[in-house]
Amino acid sequence: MQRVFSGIQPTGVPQLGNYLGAIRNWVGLQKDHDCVFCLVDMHALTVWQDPTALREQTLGQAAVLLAAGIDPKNHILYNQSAVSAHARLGWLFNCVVRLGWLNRMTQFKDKAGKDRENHSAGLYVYPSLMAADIHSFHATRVPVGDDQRQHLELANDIAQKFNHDYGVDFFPLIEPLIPPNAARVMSLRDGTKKMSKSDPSAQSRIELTDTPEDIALKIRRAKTDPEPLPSEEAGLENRPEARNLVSIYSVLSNETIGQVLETFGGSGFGPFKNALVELLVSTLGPVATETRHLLQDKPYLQQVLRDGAERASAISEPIVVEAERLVGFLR
Ligand code: AQP
Repeated sequence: MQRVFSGIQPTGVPQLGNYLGAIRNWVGLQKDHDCVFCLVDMHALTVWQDPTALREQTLGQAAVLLAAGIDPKNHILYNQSAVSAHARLGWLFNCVVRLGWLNRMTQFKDKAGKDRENHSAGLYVYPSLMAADIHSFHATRVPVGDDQRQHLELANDIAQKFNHDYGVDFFPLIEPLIPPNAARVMSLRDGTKKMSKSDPSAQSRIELTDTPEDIALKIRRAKTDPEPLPSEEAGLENRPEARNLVSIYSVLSNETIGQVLETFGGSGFGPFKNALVELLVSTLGPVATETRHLLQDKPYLQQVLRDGAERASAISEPIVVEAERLVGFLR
């Protein structure tokens, strides 16, 4: 059975983009893969986090993932900092990755913006830690949203260079699993920016714990333009907000964009937004209810993560010990 690895940063409550781009696929992959899912708190730290909030968000995210259908008995769910393999292989990979490769990473440019000098070195080497996350488990399939495509290409480049530098065939190639639709859900306030859990505006995203009232309000307020919806997909060109809402509807309803526009094209956004709210509430409502229920039992959530970390260490430890031996570390 192929091994899947994927992670999510405990930087807030998971949002609709995390769900459609990643979490929903994670749940499906559990059927026929051996899955390792990680709350990547070390990645979260690349941008300052309030320590109390980070702990709370880590537990909160575990609750959301379990509520969404992650099975912690047959698969593994844990938080990254509890397994030392990540930091150790991350360092080896920092010594393999080239500065020129990191300079090309668009996520760093997006997150650092013009104020590059004032960002942490951790944010800069984030992609080599991400490569270490995956390769510590010899995982071969990685389900992510489209924004992570470039990082996965780099993870393969790093592994190949390691193999080449040490004359081994130790790290396997990884295959990104990027959903064909909704691979990039955009902000509800700006259709050219991706939806993010740490966007300062809570109105820009649907969170997986939102109540039906929150969802209705956010969708009603979602930015659109004054034109009616087009009847054909070509009419969505240069209308990023309209395209985003229609594509969210299309993914949730399992209809093509053409089919959605056949139903709603020609009219204003009102009836379409009402139907979108209904779809979102019926998909996310059960996840929110179960999350609230799980959050009442924090010792259970902590136990799930501890147990996951133990099993994650059992897999990753021999792989990282071998990588350390290959580079010449004395034991
Ligand atoms: N808008 C999105 N559309 C589709 N997929 C998305 N993902 C994130 N945003 C979208 C996917 O969710 C997984 C987990 O993401 P992450 O938490 O590790 O980091 P991120 O991509 O930086 O997500 P956020 O929400 O934007 O977090 P912050 O605000 O903390 O930076 C990944 O597979 C990602 O592709």
